[in-house]
Amino acid sequence: MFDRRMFLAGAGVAALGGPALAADGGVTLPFGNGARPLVRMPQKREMILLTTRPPQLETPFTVFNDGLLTPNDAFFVRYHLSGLPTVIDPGAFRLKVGGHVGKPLELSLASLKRDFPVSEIVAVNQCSGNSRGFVQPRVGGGQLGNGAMGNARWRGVALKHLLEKAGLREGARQVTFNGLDNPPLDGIPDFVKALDLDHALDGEVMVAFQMNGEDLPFLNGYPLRLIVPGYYGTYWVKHLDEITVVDARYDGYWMKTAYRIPDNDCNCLEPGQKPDKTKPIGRFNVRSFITSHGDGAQVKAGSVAELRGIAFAGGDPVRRVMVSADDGQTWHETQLGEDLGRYSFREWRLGVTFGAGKHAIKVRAETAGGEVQPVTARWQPAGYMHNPVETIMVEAV
Ligand SMILES: Nc1nc2c(c(=O)[nH]1)N[C@H]1C(S)=C(S)[C@@H](COP(=O)(O)O)O[C@H]1N2
Ligand SMILES: [Mo]
Repeated sequence: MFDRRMFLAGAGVAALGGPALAADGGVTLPFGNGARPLVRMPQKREMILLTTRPPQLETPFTVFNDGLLTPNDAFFVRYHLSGLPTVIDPGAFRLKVGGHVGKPLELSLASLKRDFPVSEIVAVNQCSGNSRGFVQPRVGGGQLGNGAMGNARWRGVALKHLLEKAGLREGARQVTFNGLDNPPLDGIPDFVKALDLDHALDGEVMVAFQMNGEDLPFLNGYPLRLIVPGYYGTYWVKHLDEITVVDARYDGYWMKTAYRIPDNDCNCLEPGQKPDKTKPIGRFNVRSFITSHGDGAQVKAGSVAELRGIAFAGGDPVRRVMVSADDGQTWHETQLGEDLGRYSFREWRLGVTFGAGKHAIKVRAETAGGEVQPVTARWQPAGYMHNPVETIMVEAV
């Protein structure tokens, strides 16, 4: 932790709340091997590049201080397979709903928008591996900073309506979701995810065609993607064109082998251990961040600094966000901002007057159900669900 602070302390840009800007125009995330180029891909502003093939982009962290909704052109991008669709004709596109149903459907985009009730929900999409680069001891996988998350207003049709129209047959048990992207080589499993039937029918899981009032950007799943409020991004299948009802538990690679967490109370292990029992990853745990100030920021001694940030959880509403300006000795309740629903980012604010010198600021969110962020990060081999209390250093001068 201390190393990480020192690393940024010298970088002026860190004071703006982002990672250090490298001399070549890239950024350096505050962990070992954190140097990343900034790139522009179609429909995106400058984003932090993790990989080009498949495209994986992180949102520059300062974006989260601009507003509660993450702009489409700054929304993170994650793919597993490099076989992306190169042409999608919105007129010819069909969404298939089939499998263990009475009447399989093949829906055009026009029919989806016209023939079913349309609804909206504000929800955070977060990758399971968000913040993996901070995990100690380090683990394999995409070494992400805190930018593999975003909050958007999604517009679409509740999955329930599509399943009801297709008519479930007796014995239906799960629903699987497949998109237009494909493995680049034989032997690599296609990206297919599954939800239990009752979850699929909950009225919240949505097939979305819009994000923040516009068509989905290509890299976020044009023309349709699944929205699974409160659940990790892995279920939010992009370029969704096949919904299949199955009468057994779906056992494809991306459910049975990947995206699994230790099946215990903390979903965690002693570092270096392997779990003896796992289950598919599910809902987000609770998180909060300071967005107004970055690590190493300077504030004015003796006058009020307006601290501000975001908090969110997996459906259990954020009840309060506490901030400590003295390295965790005393905590103050912050003022929460507009409530956009229990799946959205929630803003928090607190005015703090600092005496001259360096101060460790910590932020900790708590849900209505009593879940709080751990002070020390929990560990698991895949580096998922990282959510400790965040700390930044500011210097009052
Ligand atoms: N078709 C498809 N959908 C996908 C994926 C993928 O590889 N292919 N990755 C999933 C994962 S792991 C995440 S975190 C989210 C990321 O959504 P985004 O790229 O819109 O930010 O997409 C999900 N949907
Ligand atoms: Mo992910």
